[in-house]
Amino acid sequence: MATTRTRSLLAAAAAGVCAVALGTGLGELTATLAVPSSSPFAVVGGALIDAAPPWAKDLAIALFGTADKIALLIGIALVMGLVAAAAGILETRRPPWGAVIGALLGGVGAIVAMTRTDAGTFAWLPAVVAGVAAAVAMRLLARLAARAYPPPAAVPAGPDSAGASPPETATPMSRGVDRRGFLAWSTAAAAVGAIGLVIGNAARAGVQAATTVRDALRLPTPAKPAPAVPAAAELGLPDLSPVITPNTAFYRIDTALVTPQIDPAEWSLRIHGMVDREVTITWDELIALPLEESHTTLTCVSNSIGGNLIGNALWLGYPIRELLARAGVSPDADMVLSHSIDGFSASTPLEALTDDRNSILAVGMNGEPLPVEHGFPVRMVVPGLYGYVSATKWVVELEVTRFDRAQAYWTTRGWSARGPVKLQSRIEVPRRSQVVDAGDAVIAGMAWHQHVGVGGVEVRVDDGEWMPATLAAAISDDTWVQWSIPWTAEPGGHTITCRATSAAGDVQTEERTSPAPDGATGWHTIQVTVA
Ligand SMILES: Nc1nc2c(c(=O)[nH]1)N[C@H]1C(S)=C(S)[C@@H](COP(=O)(O)O)O[C@H]1N2
Ligand SMILES: [Mo]
Repeated sequence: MATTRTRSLLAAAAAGVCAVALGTGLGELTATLAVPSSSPFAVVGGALIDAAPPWAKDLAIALFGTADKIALLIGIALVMGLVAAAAGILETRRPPWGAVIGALLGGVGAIVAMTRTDAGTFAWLPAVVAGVAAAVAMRLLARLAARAYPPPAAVPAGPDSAGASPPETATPMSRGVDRRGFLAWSTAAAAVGAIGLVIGNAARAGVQAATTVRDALRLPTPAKPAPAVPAAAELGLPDLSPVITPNTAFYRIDTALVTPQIDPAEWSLRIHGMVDREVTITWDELIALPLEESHTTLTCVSNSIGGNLIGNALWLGYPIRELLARAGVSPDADMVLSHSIDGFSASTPLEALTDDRNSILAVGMNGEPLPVEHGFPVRMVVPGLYGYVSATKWVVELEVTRFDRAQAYWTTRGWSARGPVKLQSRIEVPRRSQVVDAGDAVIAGMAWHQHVGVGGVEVRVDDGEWMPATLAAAISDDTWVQWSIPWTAEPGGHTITCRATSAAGDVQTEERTSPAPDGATGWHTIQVTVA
């Protein structure tokens, strides 16, 4: 009896999962064909990201790093799988409630899709297709499941048991036919769903218009090239981060599950708010301006001590200061709220955009147009501030305002309104838990305090004295800097700690704080074994 019951439950659950898989696949396919920005997975994921409290963002990044998006999608798929299994069981026991749940999933998806900032008129369509397909398939597959693997109460009574005769008497042979039928139909549903998902996603990658346009694009040569990188900026240690991060290795953090696809020909930036006159600039106008190159290190506020949400690139762009001057900023304004096309926003103190630092509307990254996931065609780069208050990718609007009048995306979620980068240093050589050969060794790493500069780094082994490390040449105060120090490694376990001093003379604080609300502090410490 137990096995009959278990099998019947499993079959019903499988019916539910296959039905929802079919719906999801058809929904994704519909999205690709008709409304690419409203893929059900992407809109639900996007809404979850927007709804997530600050600790959840931190946790996701701590657990999965820059793979947080994949983790989220897998999480959504798992939850949907569980709901689908439960709905399948419900449909065999209390029809049509399982199908109703399938339809509701689609309904919720449609509502979420319509409330996204970038929702088009037909944003609801993919989720509705998904819901209808899931509900219909749920009805049919659950019925087949119930016939092939009836729940114990419905199993026909034996010949000598009294009681009602079963309405449909199943012979062993017809039961076999039922089981093969159920297997065939549920497999078909799941397969169509999987094919829909795969084709949907592959085709969407193919229609990623921005990539095609980007590949064909040639950026103008800079009117003001960056000063040459000093040869002594690179210590030449193989295991140390290169001082300029290749685009493919550059960390990526954003709330965009589907990267916005912007055709530069259709891009424009509007400057408005507390200005004398609104200014709108198109792509052609922007790249016709005298563009400047500068090296700036970007850091994420969520970077934990020793973390790798940091990178340094050669950016090409136009000073935001000049564009703000065209618009004429009101003397009462103290903030610029930059908006991306997908609803993200960042609050940048006005002075960081109007003083003499290299705050730019960037179009180039390490000699190429911005990669799509790093903000193609245009993003902001502001030396000295964490990305969440300054580095808006896919930027389309600069709203001149005041901190007491407007809040940015992460500020409404508990993060600090202003985010100057904190003085930090990390050890990269040796690696944490590495086994080091006894004798002559090297300890090396990176230090940064953008727009202030790094004055020095000290290293301590176990409870020894702080020893000054050698700094490589800095590209500028806006970039990170390599450091190293020779070490005679004695056999045994050792704890290595580093701390930086800023160019202004401040010493990196030992006090450990978490990234929220305005960036982590504390010393980076690693344990190694010398053999
Ligand atoms: N449109 C948009 N821009 C954004 C974000 C975002 O979520 N959406 N995230 C910001 C954050 S938190 C950081 S740390 C930087 C990261 O830039 P990168 O992905 O190019 O490294 O982008 C910023 N710009
Ligand atoms: Mo960030």
